[in-house]
Amino acid sequence: MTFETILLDKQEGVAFITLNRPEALNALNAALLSEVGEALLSLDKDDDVGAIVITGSEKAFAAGADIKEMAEQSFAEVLKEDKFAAINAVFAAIHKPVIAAVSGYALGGGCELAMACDFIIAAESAKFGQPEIKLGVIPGMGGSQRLTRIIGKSKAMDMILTGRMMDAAEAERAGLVSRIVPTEDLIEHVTEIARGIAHLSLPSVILAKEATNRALETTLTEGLIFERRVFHSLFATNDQKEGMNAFIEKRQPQFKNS
Ligand code: CO8
Repeated sequence: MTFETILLDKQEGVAFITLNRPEALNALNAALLSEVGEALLSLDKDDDVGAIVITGSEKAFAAGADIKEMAEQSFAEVLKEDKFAAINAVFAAIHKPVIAAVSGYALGGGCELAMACDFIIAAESAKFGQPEIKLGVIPGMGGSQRLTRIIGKSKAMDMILTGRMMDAAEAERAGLVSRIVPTEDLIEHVTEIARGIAHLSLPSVILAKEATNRALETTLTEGLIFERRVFHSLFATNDQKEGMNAFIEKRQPQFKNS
């Protein structure tokens, strides 16, 4: 695969998608979103990959959808294209964990892209925001929905109606990011986290992601039943036997993803 707007790298079970439009602070144009989607779908099928990281540059994860590309589009055009539907559908189809490693600006579509990932590790320099209201529009790739579910109505309204930015510390307090690390060590930390996940049993990782996501989609009663059935089903895997026996025998498990 060759890409124009992203870089793709694989190391020891971890794939890195690096957004690479430095001249536009990684603004998400159609080409970039399509390449991110194509890379994600291909990595999800790649047996050498157990976890995927999406990152940007030190200055910007992504400064939003590409305003220059959108500025002159009409209502009829964005409606017919169903702008940003395709990338949301890709994220919904990815089984493996996707981690956002955010340094610098994650604004508008950039914040939404990070939230579409399974969790966000932030550099101390990270700044999150949904500034679309200042452009005469609203979030279009999940901001009003995902941000509200993650940080609650009051803070989400504050962010979406004022368009202000949140720094990494506030984002961690609000539950938007799972951890903050020193900016210069972001990739090292995220690599270690992703590698740890990639060494686990893939069937349990896939089902853990699915069960956790189910919490946002269903009632508690249904969610608890779903979780229990998934837990029960993992007793059909060789990796459950290996994982539990390795604990009892005081050794590291050797998972075979089966
Ligand atoms: N789109 C296009 N180009 C951009 C964008 C963007 N979102 N952000 C920055 N750039 C370009 C600038 O135009 C500039 O290019 P040039 O040198 O040719 O003028 C270059 O990147 C560098 O930017 P700045 O000179 O502005 O850099 P500063 O360090 O002064 O400022 C900021 C950095 C604060 C991040 C500033 O660039 C900014 O405010 N950017 C726009 C942020 C924004 O409003 N984002 C929301 C966009 S709308 C949106 O995301 C809708 C979401 C719908 C779903 C999206 C799904 C993908």
